[in-house]
Formats: sequence, C-alpha cells, structure tokens
Amino acid sequence: MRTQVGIVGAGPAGLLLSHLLHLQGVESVIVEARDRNYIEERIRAGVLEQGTVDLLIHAGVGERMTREGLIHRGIAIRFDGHSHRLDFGDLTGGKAITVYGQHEVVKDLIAARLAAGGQIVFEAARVSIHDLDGNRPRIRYEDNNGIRCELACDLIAGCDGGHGICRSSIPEGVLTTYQRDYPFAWLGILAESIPLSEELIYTHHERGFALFSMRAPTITRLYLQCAPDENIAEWPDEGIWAELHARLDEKQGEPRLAEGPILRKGVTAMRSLVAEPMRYGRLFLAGDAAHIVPATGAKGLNLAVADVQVLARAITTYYSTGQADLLDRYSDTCLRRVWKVQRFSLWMTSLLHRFATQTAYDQRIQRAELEYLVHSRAAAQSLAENYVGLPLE
Ligand code: FAS
Ligand code: PHB
Repeated sequence: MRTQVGIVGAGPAGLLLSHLLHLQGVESVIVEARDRNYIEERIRAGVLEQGTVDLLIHAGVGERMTREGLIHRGIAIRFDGHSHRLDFGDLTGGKAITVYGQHEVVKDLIAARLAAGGQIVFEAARVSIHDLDGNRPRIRYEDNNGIRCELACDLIAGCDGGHGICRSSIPEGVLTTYQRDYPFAWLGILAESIPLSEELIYTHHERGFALFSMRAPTITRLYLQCAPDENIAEWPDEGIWAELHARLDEKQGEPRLAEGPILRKGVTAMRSLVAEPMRYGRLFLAGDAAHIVPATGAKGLNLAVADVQVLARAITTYYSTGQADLLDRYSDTCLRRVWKVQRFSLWMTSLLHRFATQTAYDQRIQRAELEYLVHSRAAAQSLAENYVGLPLE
C-alpha cells in the first residue's frame, strides 16, 4: 500500500491531523492498535481550550461539541474549605473553556474521517516503522486477519501516545528526554450524579488534592490525589465517596457533594516528559508521543491539538509549494509552546498537591502562593490566560 502521510495512532492527534490534511487534499492512512469501540469509550480529558474549540469547528467537526459541550467562564480554587472563583471572562477579555469529553471528540473525528472516505486500520498488531531517514519511510503491521502489511509513505506522523512505538523507534542518542515524576497519582471516577457546582473546583486540602469536574449535567468526573502505586481494587465505592466528601465539602452550609452510581474508576499516573527534537528524518512526533503533562492543568489534549495544527500547516505547505521550511521548523515551533505548557502544568501541580517531603516552611509558602493567587489580579490573570490557552504562534 502507498500513501502520502502514514499516521500511527487514532487518538485526537492522529485523527485531527488526518482530517486537516484531507481538507487540504493531502492523503493519509491511520494505523491504530485498538478497535474502534475501545478508543471511542476510553475516558480521558474533558477540558477544551478556546483554540482547540475554534480548530474543531474550523475543521467541520464541531457541530455536536457546540450543541452538547458546556461553556465555562471560570473555575474555583478551594482551600481552607473556601472557594475562590477566577472569572476567565474578566481576566482574559472574554475567553472561556468548553467541557466536552475527549472520547466524544474522538467519536466525532472518526465519524468525519470515515464519512469522507478516510482510511483507518483498526486492530493493527505488531506495528513498526522503518527507513525514517530515507525517502520512503514505511509502516509495517499485521491487519486483523493476521496478514502482514506494509504502507509506504512520504512522511510518518507518530501520534501513538506516551506508550507507543514511534518515539522508541528513533535511534539511540538522537533524542534528549526531559522527565519529572511525581510522588502521587490521581484516582479518578466517572459518576452519575448531580454536579456540586456549575464550574470546576480545584481543591487544596491537607488530605491531598481533589478535583471536581463533569462531563454532562448529570455526569460528574472527580479526582483524588493518591499514592503513585495506589491499587484501585482496594477502594470500594463508599470509600471513594467518603474521601471526596472529606476533601470537597468541608465547611457547614456549603452544598454537599451529591453521590451516585460510579460508572468508571481508575488510577492515572502523573508525570512530565518532553522528548527533543520532535522530528527524526521523515518521522514527526505529535501529542503524547512527544510530551506528557500532569493532568492538573488540563493541557494534554489541547497540546496535542496545537502540535497537529502546526504539523498540518507544514505538511500541506510542503505538498502545495515543495517548500520544507515549515517542516524543518516544526519541532522548534512546537517546543516553544510545549515548555510554556509544561511550566504551567508543573506550577498548578505544585500549587495544589501535598508532597510528603514538604517541610512546614514549604507548606507556608504553598499557602502564601494560594493566598496571592486569589487576592492578586496579576496572579489570577496569569493562571487564567494559561488555562484558557496561550495564543497559537
Ligand atoms: P493518545 O494516547 O490519545 O492516542 C494514541 C493512540 O495511539 C491510541 O489510540 C493508542 O491506542 C494508539 N497506539 C498506541 N500504541 C500504538 C502502536 N504501537 N501502534 C498503533 N497504535 C498505537 N488529560 C487531561 O487533560 N485530563 C485528563 O483527565 C486526562 N486523563 C488522562 C488519562 C490517561 C490514562 C491518559 C493516558 C492521559 C490522560 N490525559 C488527560 C492526557 C490525554 O488527554 C492525552 O494528552 C491525549 O490523549 C493525547 O492525545 P494523543 O497524542 O492523540 O495520544
Ligand atoms: C477532567 O474533566 O477530566 C479534567 C478536568 C481538569 C483537569 C483534569 C481533568 O485539570
């Protein structure tokens, strides 16, 4: 088989890239390890920056998001049992975020790809990539009938996430990987319950961080800071609710967290990682394949979208003009944004989590940082402009 752009991975990065290329007449084939149902049901992110929303609408896949997404014009930061609202409209000149599940974005993109005759090879096994520094890089895989297949490409986009094969296929010594691991993880649940608030609540608490989020008017998404090796099997539902109550509804008279059936629960690791450069020969890494952020800043999905916006423009310019300069600048262009988002995600994580190694002095400083944030317009504005999304270059 032959195509212009071979894409490994049908996550938001790979699917959106394929669709943006299609809209500019560039052909691509996506090779995905899992089946369609699995990736459409996989619960991950839920907060979309203004820039992500605008791009999805521009790409013609924003109709359901616009109809079902929840527009939020602020968040609350809670500590000492009191919530402090950050008004994004006031702090950013009217910008907002949209709460719409990542798996919904994936569903919309797959539907749009297939409706446009796009090729997505699901359930591809033993995927490998070759000749990355040659003129005809290849993706090899076994299709779901066990047939060995080879896809010859001009370019390959590595959009296979944090545990894929593309980054690790780059020869030793080419990449520099910057990493930070955190001494905690997130225990997350999806529940059928009435939201405690109309907006997200980020909570600093002596028992550990907690986050109140949602997916729909009757579906809540809640997270608890837990141990990095936490075993979800040791958490009965009532134990999870008890801990959420302890952290999220502290003071009398404030609304109590409403409970309901827990639909999903799991533990998500927290780490920061950047691989530089985001290109090797004719392989271009995008999204989690190149960088990981802790979920505290709600940036993972949005950063993946920002990468493919830059990559799509570079690839379509290459095909329409023969000019490769945008491709040559792809890695540097993305890394400028990646490091700013890494900084913000680390800052949010450090501000809101308890660290076992914290001294009494550290705890006082963390408290002062929270106090400064909710009483200084400049500090609140900095959080707000990063949270709604820094302008794309
Ligand atoms: P993805 O990981 O989404 O997609 C990669 C695709 O490649 C997958 O479909 C995978 O099946 C496929 N693939 C992997 N290996 C392959 C191979 N060898 N061959 C072929 N295909 C292969 N962000 C938030 O903001 N909020 C959250 O709550 C949140 N929760 C998360 C929970 C988890 C468990 C994870 C891992 C991430 C979470 N994130 C969250 C971050 C998340 O949103 C990512 O940033 C986002 O999925 C990145 O999108 P992609 O780069 O497209 O990678
Ligand atoms: C979510 O709704 O899943 C979510 C929201 C904000 C975050 C992380 C996750 O910072």
